[in-house]
Amino acid sequence: MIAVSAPLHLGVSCGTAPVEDNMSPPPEETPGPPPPPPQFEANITAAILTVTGSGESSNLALRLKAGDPTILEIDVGDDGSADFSFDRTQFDHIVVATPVAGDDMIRIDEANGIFTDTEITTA
Ligand SMILES: [Ca+2]
Repeated sequence: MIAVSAPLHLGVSCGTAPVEDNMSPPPEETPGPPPPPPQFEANITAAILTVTGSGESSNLALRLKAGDPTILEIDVGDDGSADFSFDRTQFDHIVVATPVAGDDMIRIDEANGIFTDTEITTA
């Protein structure tokens, strides 16, 4: 009589196990360093918030900080993560100046509040 006692380890998967992705190309195949992200600068001078772009095509979103409408956030790339934030009491006018008017998109996101009292000029 042979007693087979095979301990089967049947782990029940939750169904959301992370899938390993090995699609990354080897380093030698990459043609060069990835392009740098669009460079934007923002600063306040004489109550004017000036946003200056590098000329790379990029989207820009202006919105109020969630939960704090006194803060204006500037999201380069419109990817949901703010790159700059400013106290709205420090300016009453926004100038968005990008050297190339090409495909740049400036989106006024009022999901967290309306800030139409702030004048916005694009150049
Ligand atoms: Ca961003």
